[in-house]
Amino acid sequence: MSNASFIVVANRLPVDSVVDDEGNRTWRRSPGGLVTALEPVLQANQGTWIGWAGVAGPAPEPLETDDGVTLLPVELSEDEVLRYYEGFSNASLWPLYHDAVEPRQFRRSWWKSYYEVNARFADVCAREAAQGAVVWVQDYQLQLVPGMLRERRPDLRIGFFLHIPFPPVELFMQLPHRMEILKGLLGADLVGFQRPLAAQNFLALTRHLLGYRPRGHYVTVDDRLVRADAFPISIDTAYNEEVASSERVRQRAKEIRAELGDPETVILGVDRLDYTKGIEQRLKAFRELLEDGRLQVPNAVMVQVATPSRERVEQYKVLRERVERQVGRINGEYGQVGLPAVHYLHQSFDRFELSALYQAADVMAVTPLRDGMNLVAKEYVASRVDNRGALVLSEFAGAAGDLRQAFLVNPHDLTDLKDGFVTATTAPLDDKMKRMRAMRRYLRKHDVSRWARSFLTALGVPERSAAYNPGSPPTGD
Ligand code: GDG
Repeated sequence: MSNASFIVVANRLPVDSVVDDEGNRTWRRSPGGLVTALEPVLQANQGTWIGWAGVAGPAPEPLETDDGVTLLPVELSEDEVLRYYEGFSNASLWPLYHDAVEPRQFRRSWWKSYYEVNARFADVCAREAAQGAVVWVQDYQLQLVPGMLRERRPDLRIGFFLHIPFPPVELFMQLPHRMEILKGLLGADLVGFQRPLAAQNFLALTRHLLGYRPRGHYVTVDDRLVRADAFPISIDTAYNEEVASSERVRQRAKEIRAELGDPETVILGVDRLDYTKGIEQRLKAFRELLEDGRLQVPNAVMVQVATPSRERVEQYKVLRERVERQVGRINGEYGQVGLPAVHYLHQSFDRFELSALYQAADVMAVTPLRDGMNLVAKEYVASRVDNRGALVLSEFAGAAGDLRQAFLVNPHDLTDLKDGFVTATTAPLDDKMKRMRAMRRYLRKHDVSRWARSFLTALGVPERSAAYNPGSPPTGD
C-alpha cells in the first residue's frame, strides 16, 4: 500500500504523452477546468492523479510534478480505446445519458472492455491509496470504479462526480448491465451531479431497480449512507476575466471584427463537434432567419468554432459531413464574394484567441439539445468584462440553472430558437448590460474552486485540506 491520502481518478490525465522530433517521449500539459479546480487540492495533499495518458500501449512511467503531485498513467490497449472508450463510453453511454438525441449502440464486447478497464483503474487506485484516503472518481467512463474500489478497500472515503446529465429512469432502463452500473455508483459515499434533477433521477432509480427507500438526498446501502446531490461545476472566473482584460485580447477582438467586415451583429458558437451541442439546429435557425430577411448578410454573420472531437466514432464522422454540407449550402445561398455568411472553423484555438472571439461576439449561441453544464456559456459571460454582448442559452444546458438572465431558448423548437436570436440581437443595450452584470456577479461568487470545495466538504474532507490557493498563477492552454 502506498501513501497517497488524496487521489483523483479520471479517464484522462491532465497531461498528454507526446513523442518529440528526436523520438523522445515527453509530457505536454493539457489544462482544463478540472485541473484548475483540483490542482490546489492535489498540491495541498501531495495527491495523486490516476488516468490514461492519451496513447494506446504500455503506460509511461509515473511523473512527479514540481508541486509534488504524482501523475500515475494507466495502460489502455488499442483495442480497449476502441471498445471501452469509443464504444461503451462514447457510443453507448454518451448518447443514452443525453436523452438519446442520437441512437445509442450496444455491443457485448464493449461492455466486457468497459468492465475490465474500470477494474484496472480500481486496482491501481487500491494499490496507491493510503489507509482512509479520499478518492474522487470522475465521470461516465468510470462508473464501476466506486463499487470495485469499495470491495477492494472498504476503508476509503469515495466520491464520484458525473459531468454529464443522468437520464430519467425510463431511459436508464434500456442500458444493458444497468444493475452493475447503478451498484458501481452506489459504492461511493457521495455521488455528485450537475443538476438537482439528475440526483433525483438517480435516487428514483435506486427505488425502481433495487427497491431502496431514499430519504431526502440519502439512500441506505447495506449499512452505509450514500448521499446524492447537485454540485454545479463552474470556471476559473478570475482567470477568464484576466485574460479578457489583457491588451493583447482586446486588440485581437477588434481585429477579428474588422476581419469579419465590421458587421453589426456577430453570432458566435464554440463547441466540440458533438451532436448534443445542437450545431445543426443552430445553423438551420440562422439560415431561416436569412431566408426570412430577419437577418441579412453582411450586417449579420455567424462564426462557428467546431473543435475536432471523437473523430473515429461513426456518428461523429457523419455529423461532421452533415454540418459541413449545411455550412456550404448557407454560404452558397447567402454569402457574397469575400463575405461568407458562416465562418466555420474545424480547429482548436488557444485561450487568448478564444477569449478574443468571445469579446468580438454580440450574440453567443450556446444551444445544446442536452448538456451537463456547458462551460462555454460561463466563459463567455466571464469574458465580457465590458458587460456587453448577449447570451442565447438552451434550457437543456445545466448552465441555464445558474445563468438565469440569459436569453433562454428551446433548441428543439426552431421558431423559439429563431426568436431567441432576434430578441438577443435587438434587445436594448441597457437590458443586455443589466443581464450581463448580474450573470458576472454570480460567476465571481460561484467559481470552480467553490465547486471543488463544496464537493469535498460534503465528502468530509476537512476545510483546510480542501482549501483553494487563490495565489496560484493562472496558466494558459
Ligand atoms: C463536459 C460536459 C460540462 C472548446 N474549444 C476549444 C476549447 N474549448 C473548451 C471550452 C470549454 C471546454 O472546452 C468545453 O466544455 P463544455 O462544458 O462546453 O463541454 P464538454 O466538453 O462537453 O464537457 C459539459 C463539462 O464536461 C464540465 O463538467 O460542462 O456539460 O459535456 O472550457 O473553452 N479550449 C481551447 N481551444 C478550443 O478550440 N483552448
